[in-house]
Order: sequence, then C-alpha cells, then structure tokens
Amino acid sequence: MAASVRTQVAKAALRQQTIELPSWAFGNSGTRFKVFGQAGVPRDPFEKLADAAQVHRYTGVAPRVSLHIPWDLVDDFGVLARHAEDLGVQIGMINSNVFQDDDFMLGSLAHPDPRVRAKAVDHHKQCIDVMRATGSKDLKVWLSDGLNYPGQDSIRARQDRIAESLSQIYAALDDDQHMVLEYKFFEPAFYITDVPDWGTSLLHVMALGDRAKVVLDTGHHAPGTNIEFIVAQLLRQGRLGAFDFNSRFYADDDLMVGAADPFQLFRIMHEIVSAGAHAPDSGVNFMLDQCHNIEPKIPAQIRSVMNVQEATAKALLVDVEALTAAQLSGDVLGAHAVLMDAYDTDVRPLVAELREEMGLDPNPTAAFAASGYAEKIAAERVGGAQAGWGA
Ligand code: AOS
Ligand code: ZN
Ligand code: ZN
Repeated sequence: MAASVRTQVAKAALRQQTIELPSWAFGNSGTRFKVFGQAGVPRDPFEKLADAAQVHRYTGVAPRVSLHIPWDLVDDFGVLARHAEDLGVQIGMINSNVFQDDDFMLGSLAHPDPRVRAKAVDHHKQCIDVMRATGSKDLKVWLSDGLNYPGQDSIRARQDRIAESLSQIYAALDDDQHMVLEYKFFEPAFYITDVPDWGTSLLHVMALGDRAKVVLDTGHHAPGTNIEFIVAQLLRQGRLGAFDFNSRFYADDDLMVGAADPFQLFRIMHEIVSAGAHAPDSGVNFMLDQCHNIEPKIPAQIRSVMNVQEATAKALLVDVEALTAAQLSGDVLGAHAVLMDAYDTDVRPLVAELREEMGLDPNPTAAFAASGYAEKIAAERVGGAQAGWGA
C-alpha cells in the first residue's frame, strides 16, 4: 500500500475510533496527603457530563462518559441520560463501587460473610438497573478485595466466593448487556489481591460466558510488565473488553495516558490495529481512567484523547506489507525499523487535517482555551465536588 493511501486509510479509521471519558476525572482528586480543589469543578453528575461534552466538542472522538456508582448517583437516571444526549454525548460503562463501605473492609464479592457478599452482589444489581435506565450496555467491575497478611483468609475459598458472586451478577444482566472485570496487582491490599492479574480475570470471565470480558488498566501492572503481550493474548481469546488508559511511573498513578511512556502506548495500539480491534464493532472500549490532581481537568482530558488518537494514528501508519516481509524473512533489524518508522512519524499534521475535515478546530487545546468555558464555570460554580477518589 502506498504511503498516501495508508494515510487516507488511517484517517478513515481515526474518524471511527471513539474514546470513553471517566466522569470522575472532572471532579477534585488528589492523594492521601492532599486534595487540591480547583475552581469551577462540577458540583454534580450533570455538570460532570457538561465538562465531558466539552472534550467531545473539541476532539470529536469522545462521545461517551463512564459513570461510577454511587459517586454519580442521581434521583432519575433517565433524566441524566437525556441531559447527556442534549449535550451530544452518551452514558458509557457503569462502574460499580464496593470499596468505600465499612462492610467491605475484609472484601466484597470474596468476603467470608455471606451477608456482606449478598450486599456486594445487590450493589451490582443496582448498577444494572442504572444501565437499564441510561441505556448503558456495560457493567465494569473492579474489586479492591484482598489480604494484607498471610493466613488472613483462604486464598482458594476467596476465589470460589468471587466466582459464585460474579455468576449471580452475570445472571442478573439482560441478554444485550455485558460485563468486564478489571484486575490490579496491589492496592489497597498489599499481600494478595483477589483479582491481581489478567490470568485470574480471564479465568473468571471465561467461566461466566461470552458476555464477560477483561478490562486492562495500563497502570495496574508491576514495573517492566509487557502490556502489549497481554493485549495480544486477550485479543486472541476475544476477551479484551476495555482499556482503562492512564500512565504510571510508580504504581497506580492515574496520570495522563501517553505521558509516561508514549512508546508503550504505541506498542499497545500496534497490537490493537494488527488485530483490527480499533474498529468500532470490535467490542474493545478505549476508556480513560485518570485523575488530574494538579493540572486543569478538561484540557488534561483533551490532551489524553489526543495522545490515544496519535498513538493509534502511528499504529495505523505501520507498513504492514514491509513488516510482514521482514518478519517472515528473519530480517530482525528491518522489521524493527519498519515499526520505528511509524512510531517516529509526526502524526500531528494528519490528525489536525482530520479534525478540519470533521469540521473541528485543528488545535483542540487552543480552541477550548479560547472558548472561555473554563472562566465561565469558575465564575458560575462554587463548591465543586470531590471525585470520590484519592482523598
Ligand atoms: C482502581 O484502581 C481501578 O482503576 C478502578 O477502575 C477504579 O474504579 C477507578 O480507578 C476509579 O477511581
Ligand atoms: Zn481502572
Ligand atoms: Zn486503578
């Protein structure tokens, strides 16, 4: 394929790709040391959606917003969904929260007490009701369940309890609803996390059925983990349901995707593109899971969307014929060079051109800054809410 044709194919694919935003990225967040409040942050889920809609307005590729329950609890979710539509966005995945209730100190779906497990299962059923009310088709489960001390509980019994609890949740889904199970190697538990890795998540979702898949949060691995290998394996099984994109330098840092290691993001997107999983019907949801503790939140989300888009553009520019030929002939350096040529391409003109073709400003960051929206919300909103996380 000629380079010019590849560019056109890349643009067509980028027009189709969508990136989902987390509602919690727009609220105040921080570390356990301090939450620095920002002027103009949303006071309720309606305002979070309004801010998220700004990101879509200037990037054109972020039309969905994930909710977190109960952080985004409202009286009438139908009204919230209509509000989203009025703003030009939709409600995306519904994230459950079984990590902020005193009852869950020793776990939720893995808790030794059947009463607490039932309470955790019930919370997921409430989330499924929210999905019905908002039209969301995806339930996202992340469990903080784990142990701090050897001997604290039975490792195997906890896996059995999780399997049983998950099967009750899965059974409560409608036929057109799906669930995804996220893994994380540590924190808040430090000795064992009950769903610590992709293998454990995969075993659980495979036991549930076809409508259960794995969520890969890029910040949830030990340093040095080869994430693109995990992506490739999950894609082979048809079980990569979603990404929680972010960057890490140390642990679950939740910094902007592509900030710490843009090359890793490119390698991940290369696996995605090689498998055709960037297509809208591939079943992979490209989500952000980030907190913006010290930087302005809407511009940070805009930048993150652009980072994913640029990594995808580079992956789409890989000369597949040349790469395959080099790989099959054992040309190690030739194959590597083909990949690096794509990575080293400055794709900013390409995505700027794409935005103009989509009727958008080629520079979303500048366009948002010029819009006066940040000043407007700072003046209008007083007493913005905390994201619910990181206090
Ligand atoms: C927690 O570490 C996970 O990343 C979850 O996805 C969590 O629900 C999300 O980060 C909200 O803070
Ligand atoms: Zn996550
Ligand atoms: Zn996380």
